[in-house]
Amino acid sequence: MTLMLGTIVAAYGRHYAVEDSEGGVWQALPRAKKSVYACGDRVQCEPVADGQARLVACLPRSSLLYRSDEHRQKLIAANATQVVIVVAVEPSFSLELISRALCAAFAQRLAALIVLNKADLVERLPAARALLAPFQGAPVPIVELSAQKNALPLRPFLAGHLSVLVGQSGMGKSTLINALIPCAGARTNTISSALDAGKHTTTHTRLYRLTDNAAVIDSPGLQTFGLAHLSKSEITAGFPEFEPHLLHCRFRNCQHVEEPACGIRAAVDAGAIHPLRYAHYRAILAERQA
Ligand SMILES: Nc1nc2c(ncn2[C@@H]2O[C@H](COP(=O)(O)OP(=O)(O)OP(=O)(O)O)[C@@H](O)[C@H]2O)c(=O)[nH]1
Ligand SMILES: [Mg+2]
Ligand SMILES: [Zn+2]
Repeated sequence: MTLMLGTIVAAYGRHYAVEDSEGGVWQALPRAKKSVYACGDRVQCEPVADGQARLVACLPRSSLLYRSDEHRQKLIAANATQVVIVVAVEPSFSLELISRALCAAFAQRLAALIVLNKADLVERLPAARALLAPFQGAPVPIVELSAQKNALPLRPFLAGHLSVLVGQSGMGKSTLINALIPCAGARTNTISSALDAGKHTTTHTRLYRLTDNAAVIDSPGLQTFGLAHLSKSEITAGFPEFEPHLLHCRFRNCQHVEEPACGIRAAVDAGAIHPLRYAHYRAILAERQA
């Protein structure tokens, strides 16, 4: 049996596209019913027919970005080195979802940045920019751009990274992919502004290669980002701006909820930590304890 090595470049639920070392693309199914792979996984597979292969094994991952709910884990991408959280001037977006994506990224020790897209909608840009104020205290770059007019401000952040774009539907992730990689042909769609909500256009996760040793993964829009799998310290790692205040907590195992002499709550009261970020922390922690 000849095995080949490849990379999963697209994940369509139960089946996958695998790119081999010569750039050939194979349709691949897992061998065992239960095995789960993610876009970005390095895999061993066995050719079974022309252009078709069976996934045999998954090589060790350097990272795994995923979300979870009480029933199961939902894999987003494997081996990514950076998470790009895409929000837009419109439709409206969830700030808590940004905090959640940051937690998932930092728990896997990934770099992270926020893109504020659709900066060409200049009238509503200041309001959207103001909404992101809670993240100015978190050491996360915020890159403003218009995927439709000029995606270049993002390029320097992508070099050398396997980045994964995450965010709600309609924020312009696929438009950004198309702007970065003109021949990508990722499907995009008009949003229903009457509902102020995006339609889900991207239905599967796909990896696109860029020059300068970079690649970008486009993922379907998400509405929720469950983090029930994170430990308490992983949750705290999602809030890097808490770090300098932790040593003022009286108790080493302080959860920063009801304990007396808590450095984090003191910092919130003093205006050094944004109250919304603290609220997101509480929400994520509560989900873990539920
Ligand atoms: N004005 C403006 N519209 C944009 C920009 N980028 C994307 N759009 C529009 O926003 C809508 C949604 O874009 P998509 O790229 O499909 O959004 P998405 O984030 O990939 O959505 P899902 O695949 O559903 O998660 C489309 O109508 C785009 O044309 C931009 O920079 N400016
Ligand atoms: Mg899309
Ligand atoms: Zn505390």
